[in-house]
Amino acid sequence: MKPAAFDYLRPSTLEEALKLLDELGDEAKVIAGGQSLVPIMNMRLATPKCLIDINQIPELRYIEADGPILRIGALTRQSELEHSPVIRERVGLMSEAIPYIGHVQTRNRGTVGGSLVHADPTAELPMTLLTLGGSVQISSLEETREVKAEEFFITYLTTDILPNELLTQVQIPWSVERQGYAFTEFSRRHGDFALVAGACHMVLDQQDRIAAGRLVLGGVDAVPLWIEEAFDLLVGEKLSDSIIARIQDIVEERVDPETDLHASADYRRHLAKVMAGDVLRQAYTKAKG
Ligand SMILES: Cc1cc2nc3c(=O)[nH]c(=O)nc-3n(C[C@@H](O)[C@H](O)[C@H](O)COP(=O)(O)OP(=O)(O)OC[C@H]3O[C@@H](n4cnc5c(N)ncnc54)[C@H](O)[C@@H]3O)c2cc1C
Repeated sequence: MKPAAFDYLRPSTLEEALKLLDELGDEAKVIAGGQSLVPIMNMRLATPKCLIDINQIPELRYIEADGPILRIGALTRQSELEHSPVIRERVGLMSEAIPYIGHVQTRNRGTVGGSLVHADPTAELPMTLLTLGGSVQISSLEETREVKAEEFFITYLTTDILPNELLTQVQIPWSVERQGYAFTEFSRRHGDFALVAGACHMVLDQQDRIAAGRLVLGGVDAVPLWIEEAFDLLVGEKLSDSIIARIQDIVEERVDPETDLHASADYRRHLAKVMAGDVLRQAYTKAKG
């Protein structure tokens, strides 16, 4: 299918892009990698009057590793993150998750900002950002604001971003000692969105007790689901089968998956429990070193 007719604008600075968004508001859509927007437009589920292409704004494409916060420009391609030694060394969860996104071709075009704003509840980058306690920077002509991942994802394909705003930067705290992480997902075919996915990041103290961390599940609710109660139980403890079993009971209660063509709600709930246990065990083993 073909999209409805649209005007096409290609600003070359951030300021120019923000001015266009301010003028055009609801009538315009930003296009980054086009890997989600173009299919949606082709199916005429979106019919923007104008596309604002941000691909000619080099100031939005970078990985900056200075200081305690890793900063990633919104236009950075997923494949650049996948192959970045800095990301592999310091934010291993992201390197582990990205190969699950679609295919090489989609990752070469797809951007970090596009994936976060598209906000599919099984998408790997939203899950990763939430698990790592990251945030996004959002700019309009008037202001720049920072939104934590747990506040950014509102519901299915909906985020806290207004039509006159652009997601400009992703921020991730890093550089902690004795950290472990794990990402896993189950999908029907390689490259498909996950039926269910699990992610965990944890930090240990010198006695192998858990000091902090997050457990997040995808595909079981309208947004990536942070199981906050898991680390309420884990902090100060060593990981054991009995704690994992208690967390799996919590997961069973908390998840609210849907039945669709691909899997039943019960099957998704079962996968969520298994994956929660798997990523906790793997992250703990990695953190112990
Ligand atoms: C065959 C195929 C398989 C896929 N499989 C997966 C998968 O397994 N997992 C997965 O997560 N994704 C998957 N995707 C989608 C994915 O590749 C994209 O990464 C992502 O969803 C969109 O990123 P993009 O840069 O292409 O954004 P676009 O498609 O250009 O934009 C997506 C949305 O974000 C908005 N937007 C983009 N950038 C900004 C910005 N900086 N500020 C404000 N708004 C912005 C757009 O207006 C649009 O609403 C798949 C895609 C294809 C075609």
